[in-house]
Amino acid sequence: MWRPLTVLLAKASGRPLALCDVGDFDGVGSAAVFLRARPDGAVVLAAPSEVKKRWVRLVTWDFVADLPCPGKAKVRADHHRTNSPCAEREYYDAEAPCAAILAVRAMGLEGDPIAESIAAIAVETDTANIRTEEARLLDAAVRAASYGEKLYIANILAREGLNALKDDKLMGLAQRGLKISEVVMDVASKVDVSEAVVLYSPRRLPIPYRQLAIELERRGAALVLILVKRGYRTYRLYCGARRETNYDCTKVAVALGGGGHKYAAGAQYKSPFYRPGEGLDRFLSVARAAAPPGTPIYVLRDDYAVQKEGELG
Ligand SMILES: [Mn+2]
Repeated sequence: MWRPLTVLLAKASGRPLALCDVGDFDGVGSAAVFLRARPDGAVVLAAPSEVKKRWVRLVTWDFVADLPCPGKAKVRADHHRTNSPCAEREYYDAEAPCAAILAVRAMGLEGDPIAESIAAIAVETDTANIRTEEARLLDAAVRAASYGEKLYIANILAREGLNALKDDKLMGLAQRGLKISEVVMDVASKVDVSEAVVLYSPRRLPIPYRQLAIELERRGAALVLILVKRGYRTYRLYCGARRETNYDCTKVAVALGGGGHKYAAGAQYKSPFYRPGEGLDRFLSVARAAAPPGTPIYVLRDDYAVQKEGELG
């Protein structure tokens, strides 16, 4: 579905309109909480980098969750330190473990067992501290889902809460997601984890790099820096830092034009057209400032082989 059309149709029929993060369960769960409160509502999912787009800025959004300000917002639920508050009514708390918990308050759904069960899952997934089977399955399902499938998940969660896990389509997505996790585990197991891990992926592979960063942290890295070359001169940074350490991913991401949290942040940037390799050099100089000297640099190959290719000086 072409997203501006969703907006036009919702506006034409007077339905309330939400804009939520497309990237993970927190965004999709926040959308589900919105739909729980407003079953007549329409949801648009977008990435933080898309919020600056003109068609997004032109709209007055009734509800925004887990995203920076799109311009005009009536109610917003968010917990990102780098996003400044902007809506008429803000449910903004940089200390909150996830946006969905703030969405429950914003929608006046405290005490609603379905809304609260969705938020409880988002607490687990957004803090990379998954303990329940339900959170494991829903996290996997969202990771494997296409745009339309994410809307499907938001809708079925809004209606049925965790009972949605009895749905065949949702379970199929969860199984697909778990399969992807196996590949991530395999790659992580090939890295000899030290205090900090720097990994360069010269080609964008169909794996969730953010999840790879989380897995490397789980295996003992205090700081994980992953750079993915996504095209001729486009680069994407993923940064993960363990909470109890002094590493700050916000600094790393901001240095490359991005943003996020202290413990999870990212950036996407381009090299000059005639010097496409400069993106890697920029990354390495930022990595040198953030990680201890001698940190090994790994390269992830197309066949998921991992090779050590030098160290940070
Ligand atoms: Mn979040």
